[in-house]
Amino acid sequence: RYSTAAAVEEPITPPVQAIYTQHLINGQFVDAASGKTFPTYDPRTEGVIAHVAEGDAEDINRAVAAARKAFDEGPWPKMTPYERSRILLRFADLVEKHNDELAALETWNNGKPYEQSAKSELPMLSRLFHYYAGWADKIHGLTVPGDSNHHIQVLHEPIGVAGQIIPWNFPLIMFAWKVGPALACGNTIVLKTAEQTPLTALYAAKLFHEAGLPPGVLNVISGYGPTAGAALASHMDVDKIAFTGSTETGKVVLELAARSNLKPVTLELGGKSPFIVCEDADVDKAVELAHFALFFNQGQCCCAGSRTYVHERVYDEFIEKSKARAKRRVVGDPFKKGVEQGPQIDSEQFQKVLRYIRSGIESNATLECGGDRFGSKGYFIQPTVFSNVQDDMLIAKDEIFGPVQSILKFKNLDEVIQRANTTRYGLAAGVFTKNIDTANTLSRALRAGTVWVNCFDVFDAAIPFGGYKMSGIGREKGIYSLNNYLQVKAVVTPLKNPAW
Ligand code: TXE
Repeated sequence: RYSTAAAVEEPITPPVQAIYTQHLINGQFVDAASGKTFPTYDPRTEGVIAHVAEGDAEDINRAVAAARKAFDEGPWPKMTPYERSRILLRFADLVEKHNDELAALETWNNGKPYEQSAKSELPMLSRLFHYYAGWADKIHGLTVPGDSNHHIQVLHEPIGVAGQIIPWNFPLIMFAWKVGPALACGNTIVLKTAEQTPLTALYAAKLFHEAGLPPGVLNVISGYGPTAGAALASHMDVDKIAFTGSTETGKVVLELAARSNLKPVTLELGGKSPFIVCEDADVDKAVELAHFALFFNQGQCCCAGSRTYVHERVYDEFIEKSKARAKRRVVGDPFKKGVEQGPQIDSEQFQKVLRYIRSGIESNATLECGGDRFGSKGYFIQPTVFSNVQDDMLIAKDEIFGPVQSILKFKNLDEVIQRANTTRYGLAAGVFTKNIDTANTLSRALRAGTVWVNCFDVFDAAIPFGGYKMSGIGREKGIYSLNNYLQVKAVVTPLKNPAW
């Protein structure tokens, strides 16, 4: 079934151009201070899309200075919350207007199916900004009673200049999760995109300026982690850093923040989420959901259901059907209608996934289907299913971040709870059962930031998202994200006439 020719013989020409390739600093597109650029690729063809300004410490300095000035001198933090809300809403409207260009650019640079970009992720982007626009004028402090005769106010103020470092698997959604709450609270931002996917954040930030965002409030720098990213995390004039990426790099960011100015850090890191199929499950539905939980976005999701635990009573049927489903998965040009799976993001991730597949084979897991690249060009990988996976195998412990499903067998609930929790991660979990008691037991026992019961990857703007254990620190989205971007100030004043 798998072709040996190029996976995409004649790539569909994306209906968009990569126009914005410079840094966006203080409302202007500018070259890197060094004049350097780096190529950004089309993962379908391995060809270059464009050359993009390559940021380093000097560009970060310039961007932080612009953000600092915009914060200290305003007008952004001093605008009325309603004015800020209006700008967020205007941006959300512009996203809707430019839906198809943004979606095409996202797919071109990332490789995800165009239908997913255009019909799911772009609407989610504008929805998220509507949500945070709604918060902008509802953020307020408290007055509290004290033991003595004082008037005590608790003010909620913006934290200042926020540094934000995002990954490549959902470039625009990650932009939204970071930028939405930070702007709603009145902060200014320096955002560093992932080196693999610099294009859509620049386009979106341009739209933000069209929506009326003052210069310097949102600055976007393209560049690599150890140079631009590290300069941002260790900058003395950055008041907060938010990061999404690998656990390994998350530790580096935390250390850089600690060694510089102790800026508070939020981290959204890797995962190895269990997806538990109970004995009462409707097997066909469970197979489809487990397939989606793992293979969605080429398997490049931090919360991917990458340990599929199946009760022994339904295990054999589940394996056969999962294998058949994976074989039916449509791989190809992500711009083509009906394609479910595009290429992995880059050569590094592609090689990493293939190494894990080899490790699965060598550790004697049963390779049910897939197991190799798809085609001979582009970073495509065959949808791969392993059964007979044991907890101590590398493919059951490490984040593979690719289209590789690992299926494990279990006998009873106590056992599966203990096994599901035996991981250094704790980002998400899936539970598939018709029994309400089983659902309640599992959702309370699993040590994970999200438990999806009979569903998976539901990402409403209002639902908090984040990890236990080494999956991160803090929560994004919902009301919880606001606290990441606020300072709390107590103001205490004596009361002249305590009797009143
Ligand atoms: O991640 P990195 P990579 C996982 C996934 C993947 C692995 C490696 O398992 O296979 O991480 O991917 C910036 N200081 N996830 O190498 O390095 C970098 O430029 C400051 C899970 O892409 O964490 C990019 O902007 N910043 C994840 C961002 O960190 C640094 C999504 C992420 O890159 C830096 C992506 C440094 N020293 C990968 N080094 C998720 N949680 O969704 C790199 N960066």
